[in-house]
Amino acid sequence: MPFRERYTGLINRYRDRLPVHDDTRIISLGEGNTPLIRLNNIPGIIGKDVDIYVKYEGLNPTGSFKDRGMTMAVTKAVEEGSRAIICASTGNTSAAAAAYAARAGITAFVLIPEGKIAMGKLAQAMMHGSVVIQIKGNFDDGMRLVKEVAEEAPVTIVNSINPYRLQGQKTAAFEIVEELGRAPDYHCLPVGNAGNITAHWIGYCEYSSASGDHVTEACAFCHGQCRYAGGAIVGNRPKMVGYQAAGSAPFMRGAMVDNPDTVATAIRIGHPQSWDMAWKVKDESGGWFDECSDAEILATQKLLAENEGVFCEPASATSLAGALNDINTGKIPEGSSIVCTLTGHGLKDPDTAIKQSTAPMLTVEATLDSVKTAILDNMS
Ligand code: AN7
Repeated sequence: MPFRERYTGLINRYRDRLPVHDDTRIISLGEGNTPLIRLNNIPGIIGKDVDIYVKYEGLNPTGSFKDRGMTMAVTKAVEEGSRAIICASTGNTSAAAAAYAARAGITAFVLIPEGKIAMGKLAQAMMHGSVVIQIKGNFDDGMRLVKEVAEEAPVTIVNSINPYRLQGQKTAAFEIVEELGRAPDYHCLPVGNAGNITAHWIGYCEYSSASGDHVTEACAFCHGQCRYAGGAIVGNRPKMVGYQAAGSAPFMRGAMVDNPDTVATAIRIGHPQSWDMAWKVKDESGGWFDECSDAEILATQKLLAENEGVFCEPASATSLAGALNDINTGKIPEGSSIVCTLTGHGLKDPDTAIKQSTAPMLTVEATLDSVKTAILDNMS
């Protein structure tokens, strides 16, 4: 007898709230159930009395939140008889698609922008045996091509325009409410295609409602996948705050951006696929969008790594970078509880991390004396 029930992934955990049947073959790698880490040191550093938690989605099986959506999308693709999946990706979706396709025994085709995805993500797509198609264009070009080719070839799209993706991703909100006993006051996320911010809002709305029909307009986009909602809201819901990289911020410009650019390559997206839904999420929740510079993003990635021991990729640090800006100005008031989603692991992009690292790296002779000197010279 095991001491406690084995965790077998988020579909099994939340199957009464997800579009699966009793006999559905679940394609899972044990995703979900990620740590919600309270920041112990950063509030003191910025001198503000706030409760900040980071939801460390980088600890999913392929190192990003995409696994939550991919377990659901691939499970349904297989159930519906599909033999191949396809996606455009800035890297994390392709890593997840490749892994879950390998698990299911089907083919994954991934379109990535040549030269613009982080090394760890490329390694994953290649290692899991997906067919990697580099395009001489950006994510938005890839997304357009994926939609076109899926009209003509027997492949299932597993980008977040696949409604099952958001169904899987909404479970992150369930976990947060269960762990805190309530929703936070603010939930901050990096925004690229805006699928994840929409999925979280669906999750919070479902969790906070008593029963019945859809309670959020955004939820109407679940295409009838969602079993919850309706009627009275019984729990609290957070204000949803979406942060973009300044060079890639269509929600700030109020229009699509044709040549997005940012060091946070995961969110180098100028034509968000969940554009309408994300505006609804902002309005319904009373939240907002804002932007961060690349310098702020990298500084926050480092702040978090050095002061809390949590390593996330640049795009993920955007949620905390934006939150810290808004805490500093008082837009997020003291006394608030805040959850920032750290969407992907820092190991995804070792090149950017090493390039901006300022930690001393010493090379010394292999002798006791020189090692001892190096230690004594660097004691703080
Ligand atoms: C680390 O992999 O779009 O706003 O193709 O990898 O739901 O798009 C990645 C997106 C944030 C943005 N943080 O989420 C892809 C892709 C990380 C990401 C986002 C992504 P959405």
